[in-house]
Formats: sequence, structure tokens, C-alpha cells
Amino acid sequence: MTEPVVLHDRRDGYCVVTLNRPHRLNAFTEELHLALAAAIDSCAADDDCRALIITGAGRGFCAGQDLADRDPTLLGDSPDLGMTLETYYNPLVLKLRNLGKPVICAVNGVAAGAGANIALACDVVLAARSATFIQAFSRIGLIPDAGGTWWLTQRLGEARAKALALTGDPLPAEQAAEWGLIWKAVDDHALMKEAETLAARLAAGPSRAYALTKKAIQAASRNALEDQLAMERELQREAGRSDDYKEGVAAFLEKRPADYRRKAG
Ligand code: T3D
Repeated sequence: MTEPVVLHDRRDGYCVVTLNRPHRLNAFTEELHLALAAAIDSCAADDDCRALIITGAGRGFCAGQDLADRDPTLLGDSPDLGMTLETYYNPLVLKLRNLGKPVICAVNGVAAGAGANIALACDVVLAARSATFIQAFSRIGLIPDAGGTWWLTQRLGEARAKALALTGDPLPAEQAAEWGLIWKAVDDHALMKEAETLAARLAAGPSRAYALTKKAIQAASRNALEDQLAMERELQREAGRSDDYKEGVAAFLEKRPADYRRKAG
């Protein structure tokens, strides 16, 4: 029996989605794209899944596009890579950003090309200390995609963005964390435990507020301060009408932990 290219586990309150082509460092094929999109959609539709962890099987997180599917002798002289971005990578980035639940990426090993940039599209990126982030595109004559030019420039500024993209040199996880590209580097053996502890904690939190927070922070880079303040006003209006807010304030006043997973009514 062939192994599924994506593993999807339900835990108490959250899901773990594992890219599962370890012999190719979990490089993307069409099959992997379709399976990953389906796993994220299933998490989106599942009210009991309140957070998502994405990780990779084996020693790598993801080596980007599977280059065996890009053999020039198969594709001819002018492949339309814009079409692949349009069909698979761009929708995947937007699916992760628009998912109204926290997405944690547990980067277990090398993250290269679109593999690095899909990791950076997640909300909280934890990486094993041995992991590296490689904008491998320039090594094969491409430009960073899957949001790479955006994440690098937004988080690191032009100087570091350009040097990483032009050289294709590996950025070690610890330096990525020091530079603010990711949240944290952790000891390899502790990665999944730390990701699962965080997922369980977020799964127990105020899910509506998390969704609205994600939306507001993602809008900040394109908004003037006045527009961002107006957006905060509208989203806070919505948060203030939620059961989670009622529960949060009641729990504070009653000096007890809030129970955001209770069923209303
Ligand atoms: O095409 C479009 O649709 C446009 C979109 C493009 C998005 C992109 O992601 S373009 C960038 C594609 N990715 C790369 O260029 C990275 C290629 N891989 C590497 O440079 C290296 O593998 C790594 C630096 C990631 C890791 O190096 P290392 O030495 O730790 O491992 P390795 O020995 O190179 O790889 C292990 C195996 O995985 C190996 O297979 P083998 O020899 O054991 O049978 C290797 O060929 C395979 N592998 C690794 N990356 C890919 C891959 N096979 C196919 N495609 C890969 N991307």
C-alpha cells in the first residue's frame, strides 16, 4: 500500500498535518498540493479543530517544488511557472493566511524554496535548532515565490532580504529567530512537544478573538495608521459581542480560569 503524501491527525482541540514525502524532503508535487489543501480545508470546516500544526516527516520540512516534475526534457523550452503559482502556491499561501484559526509551523529540518516560504506563511513558526531556511530559487535561476519576496522584505528589510534571495545561502533557525523571521528556535527533540503544547494552549483560547487578531495584524502592513485604527474599532466591536469576551470578563471577575471551549447556552 502506498503511503499518503499528507498525514492528518486529530488531537484534542487541534490537528497535526504532516507533509509525508520524506525521500524527497517533502518536496511539492501536484498530489501533495491537493492533499495539503484538502487537509487545511478539513481543519477549516471542523469546529473541534481550533488550531493547526504543519510539519514534515523525516529529516526535512519541505524542499519546495519537486524538481523531478520540472525536468526540462519533459517540460520543453517555455514552461509556464506562473500557472503553477496561480493554481497551487498562491492559493495555498492565502488559504493559510485566511484560515480563521492559528496555524503553527513546526519546521523539523531544512525548509528550501517554496518550502521555506510556505512555512513563513504560517502564523507562528517554531523551528528545530538544526533547521535552515534556504531561498534556493536563485540556485536554479528563479525568483523567490510563495510570498518569499514579501515575508523577507516585511520582516527583515531590503538588505537581508536581497542577500538571502541572491545568495541562496542557508539561514540557520537561531539566526532566523534572532532576526525576527520566525518566532523561535528550539532543541530538535523538543520541537513537536513545544508545538503541541502551544497548539493545545491556543485551542483552549478565545478562537473568535484569535481569528480577528490574525486579520488585523495581516492588514497592518497595507494600512495607514488611521485605517488600521478604524479596522481595530470594527473588529473590537465584533469581539466585544462574542461569548468569548463575556466568558473572559466573567472569569476574571470571578477569579477563575476562562473556559472558552464550553458550549454556549
Ligand atoms: O516550478 C514551479 O512550479 C515554480 C515554483 C517553484 C517553487 C520552488 O520551490 S523552486 C525551488 C525548488 N527547490 C530547490 O531548488 C531545492 C532543491 N534541494 C536542495 O537544494 C537540497 O536538496 C536541500 C538544500 C534542500 C537539502 O540538501 P541535502 O544535502 O540535505 O539533501 P539532498 O541529498 O540534496 O536531498 C535528499 C534527497 O531529496 C535527494 O534524493 P536522492 O539523491 O536521495 O534520491 C534529493 O534529490 C531529493 N530532493 C531534495 N530536494 C528536492 C529533491 N528532489 C526533488 N525536488 C526537490 N526540490
